[in-house]
Amino acid sequence: MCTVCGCSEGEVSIEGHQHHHGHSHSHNHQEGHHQHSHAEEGHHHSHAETEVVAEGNNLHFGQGAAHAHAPGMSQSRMVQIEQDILGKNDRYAGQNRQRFEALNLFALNLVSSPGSGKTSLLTASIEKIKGRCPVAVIEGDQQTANDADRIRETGVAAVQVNTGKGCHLDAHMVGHALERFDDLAGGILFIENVGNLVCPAAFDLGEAHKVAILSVTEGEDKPLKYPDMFYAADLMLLNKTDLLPYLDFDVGQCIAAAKQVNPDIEVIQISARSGEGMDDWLNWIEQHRVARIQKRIEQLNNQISLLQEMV
Ligand SMILES: Nc1nc2c(ncn2[C@@H]2O[C@H](COP(=O)(O)OP(=O)(O)OP(=O)(O)O)[C@@H](O)[C@H]2O)c(=O)[nH]1
Ligand SMILES: [Mg+2]
Repeated sequence: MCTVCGCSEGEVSIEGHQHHHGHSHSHNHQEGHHQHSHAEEGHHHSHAETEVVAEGNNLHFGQGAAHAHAPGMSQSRMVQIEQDILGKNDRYAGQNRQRFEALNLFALNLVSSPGSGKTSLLTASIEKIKGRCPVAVIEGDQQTANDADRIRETGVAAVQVNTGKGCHLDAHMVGHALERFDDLAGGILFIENVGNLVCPAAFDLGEAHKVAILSVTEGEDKPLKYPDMFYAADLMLLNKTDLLPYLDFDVGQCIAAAKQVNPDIEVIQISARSGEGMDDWLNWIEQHRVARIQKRIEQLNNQISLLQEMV
């Protein structure tokens, strides 16, 4: 079971191959980052197993060590479950990362709410970069192969992972999907996560970077309402800027909200529809891909130096 949102053990299907994949998760709130301010008069109400803090007519659940609330479950039990699940996921993520490194494969994990434009951005990006290096996509959705089909129309390989009741991809699923691609050495792997602005934040897939996509129709305050996602991301793509003339969306306010949650987050304004910002996004990919390779060269050189000292 999931200690927060109720996603439960379920069947995961990768390209029609069914296998049971027991998983669950809780949220991995960063210490010092996701704390509610409690007014002096805040009333702390603790049942045996749940905690809620009241400030006037505002109720705050998810207090205590687990930063989560599940009826009938103690904070210590939730922390234990969270540690078990995330620990297991982290081990799979570590294996994925090793495989990505061995292949010099640059992996990006695209996270957002449903419909922000992940697949549209991917198809538009792929049209520009395919042929330059191997490119592949892992598509995460609860059901349907619609997105993988859209990717395949570009001529690039895609594996659809259906999570059933699951609300995020985990590292184990990605490891299985990875086995289904042919040679990706030196290439780029895009992982489109399940549309969900909450749970995918907690799950490392072994990627080089998480990229959060927020569309201008969703409201400026989303980074403040869903801080974990924007804290975990290195880049925010602010998509659908072609719609700005028809909205009262305040771009400056949205960027300030994202920076409040994560001062280091980079932001690119983009439109999958008009192509605005696409060059900036593709340059970002290339710069970070090259930086990753340079870091790898440094690591290998250090290893070579150590080996030379031994002979
Ligand atoms: N106007 C406008 N519409 C866009 C843009 N990008 C995507 N859309 C539209 O937004 C809708 C959702 O786009 P998708 O690319 O399917 O979004 P998604 O994030 O992949 O959705 P899920 O995979 O279901 O979470 C579609 O109708 C797209 O045509 C954009 O830049 N401008
Ligand atoms: Mg999609």
